[in-house]
Order: sequence, then C-alpha cells, then structure tokens
Amino acid sequence: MDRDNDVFDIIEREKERQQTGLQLIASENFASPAVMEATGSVFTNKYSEGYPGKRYYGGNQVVDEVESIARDRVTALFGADHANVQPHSGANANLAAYLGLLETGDTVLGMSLDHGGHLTHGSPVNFSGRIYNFVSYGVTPSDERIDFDQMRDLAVEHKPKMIVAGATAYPRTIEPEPLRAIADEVGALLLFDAAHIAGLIAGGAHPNPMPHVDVMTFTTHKTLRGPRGGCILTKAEHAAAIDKAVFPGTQGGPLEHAVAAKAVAFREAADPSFKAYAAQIVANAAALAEALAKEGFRIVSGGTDNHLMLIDLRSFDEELTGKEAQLVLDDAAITLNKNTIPDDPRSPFVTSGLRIGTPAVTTQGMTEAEMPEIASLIGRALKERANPDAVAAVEKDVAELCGRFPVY
Ligand code: DSN
Repeated sequence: MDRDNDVFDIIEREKERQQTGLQLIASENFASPAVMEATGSVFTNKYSEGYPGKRYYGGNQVVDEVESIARDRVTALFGADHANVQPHSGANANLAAYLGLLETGDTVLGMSLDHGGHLTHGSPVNFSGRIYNFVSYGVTPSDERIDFDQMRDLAVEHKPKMIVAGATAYPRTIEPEPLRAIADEVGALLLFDAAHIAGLIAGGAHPNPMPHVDVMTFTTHKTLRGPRGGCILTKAEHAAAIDKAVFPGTQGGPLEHAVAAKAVAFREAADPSFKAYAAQIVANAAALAEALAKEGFRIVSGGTDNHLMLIDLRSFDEELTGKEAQLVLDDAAITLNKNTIPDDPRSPFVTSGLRIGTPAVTTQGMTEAEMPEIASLIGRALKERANPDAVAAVEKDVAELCGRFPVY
C-alpha cells in the first residue's frame, strides 16, 4: 500500500509541535529512540495472555524472554520482590492493586484530588470512589505539605484496610517512614503510587518507598522516560494476588511491545547517566520555581523538592484563571496544564493555578541556565495576553530557545 499521508503527516506535525514548543507538563517526557523502536516492534503482533512459562497460547517462547528481562530489570532497579509489568497504564495498575488486595466496600485512605492526589485515589467520579469507601487526607493550610497528623487521626478513626500514598500535583518529597508508621499503627496495607516520581526514585533523587510499602504502582512514561504504560511492584506475599488481579482480573492480552519498551527504559534508568538526569530535573525545577517567584507568581508550599511546581496565579493577577493562562500559553507554544491549588476557590475546570514540570526540558538538555528564560517567557505571555502580536513574539522566542535543544 502507498504511504498513509493522512496519518503520517499528522505524526510529523506532532513531532514538530513537540520540538518547537516548550513541553512543561509534569507527567510528560521524551522517550529515547530505543524505547520508541521497541514500542514499534513485532511484539505488537503477538497474543500472550498469562505470564512467562504459563501462557494460554503457543508461540510465546520469545515473548517470555522479553517479559522476564523487564521483570528482572525493574525488580533490581527498585529493590522489589516481584514485578508485574503488564498494566496498560497507571490507572490500570491501581485498579489491579485494589482488586488484588481489597474487597468491595473496604475503607481506604487516599490524598484528595484537589490537594494533589489522583482520580484513582478515591475520586467519586472514578471506579475507586465508587467501589471502595475512600476517606481523603490533604495538605495543611499553613505550609501546604502533607498533613501527617490528619492522616493519622483519620486512620485511627476509620481503620482503613489500605493507605494510598503518592500524588500527581505535590511538589514535595514524600518520606515513606511516617506513612509506614501510621499504616502499622492501624494494621493497614500501604500502597505508594509513584507514577510521577518513579524516575526520580530510580535516579536516587527521591527516597525509595519500596522497602517500606506493600505495593508500589507507577507509570513508565513520566520521569522514568519509558513507553506509555504501568507497572506494579510488590512484596513476595502479595505477588500471586496482584498477578491474578492484572490477568485475568482486569486485563486480557498484555501489550508485549510496550513490555519490551519498558525493559529498554528500565535499563536506561539503571545507567549512571540517569542519576545525573534525575538530579538535573530537580535542580531545574528549583531554579524555575525561583525564577517564577521573581516574576510575581506565588509558589505553592514555597518551592519544590521534585520535578514539579504548582503556581498560584492570584498573586500575579487576581483576575487570571488557570484555564485562561493555559490557553494563552498554548498560543505561545508553552504547553502546561491548569491545576487546582490547595483549597482553590475556583472549580477544577477553571482553577487558580498551573502545574509546571521539568522532566521533558531536562531530557532536551536544558539546565538551570535556561530556567529564568522560561520563567520570563511565561511571565511575558501572561502579562501581555490581550495583545496577540506580543504573544506571537513570545512564541517566536520559544521556538528559538527550543531550536537550541533539538530532541530527535
Ligand atoms: N494525567 C496524569 C498527570 O498528568 O499527572 C495523571 O494520571
């Protein structure tokens, strides 16, 4: 057949968009060519329900090898007893972990979405909030950090079967020890959703929760810089329950092309160069937060320890919402997302904040030297948002900056 210009021209335009604009969505990254080659490999043709050595269909001897390598590499990377590398996504990983370890209606403690948690941590519009009895903890109003006193009080009051830690919009280190102490006090299982920080953990830039938790779920495409997908690590005693919950519990045939790409990413993350990468992500985030504060934005919790920051737009301009800011910045080829800030008076569709992350620009090779420039481009576009020519001028400067850091 001839080339499908309709689709491949669109792919080319997306490649162009990714490389001529600033990619500041905290959960996005640029996967390596090796990861993308594995994702596009012949494993996409194969059905392999089951696990290495225990498949339902024939012809899985080679698939078994690639899934075994992925499992071995990721258990070594995080020091886990067992890995399930088949979850199609982070949400699927959490779904399977809950199915494997909980009963319908069980009480679970999770971080509220508007304080930085995730839909699968008990939101009423998600399966988690509909099937389980989630009780939410959050951050303190004073320092906007996880309120461990509140978490302990809620745990003592509600006696949850599981505590879910981890976040999608929380800029601070999450120490695993206090979580374990609270879980032990009330006899709860502890699940750490490390989707955002898996790469930081692998690179030594965030404490590794694995030795302290029963289960750790994560996605492979955020700071870890692999293919889109999920993963579950467990202590040995939960391995069988988790495997059964992934297949046949919640998924059918695994995406072995994604599993092959996960294996490639786990090797990349174990390379000494990944340590430097993880440290640079964090250094860049700190530098960007400092520069944004100088532009007049209030940084939630006063800064960041990880790959992301939340900014409160109200100190910059009381009238400016996250929704409008995201749209204006899109016009300037600065890609990020609106986000609620803790106790946001505006709805999640409007918001008073933005979430900004540095994993992708760090992969491009940007360092602390470029962060003030990025902050100034954001400030300029938002200050002059009523003037399309001024926003277009920012877009031009963004393209010039990104042109100095080609990705592919
Ligand atoms: N969509 C992811 C994020 O951006 O954090 C969470 O699922």
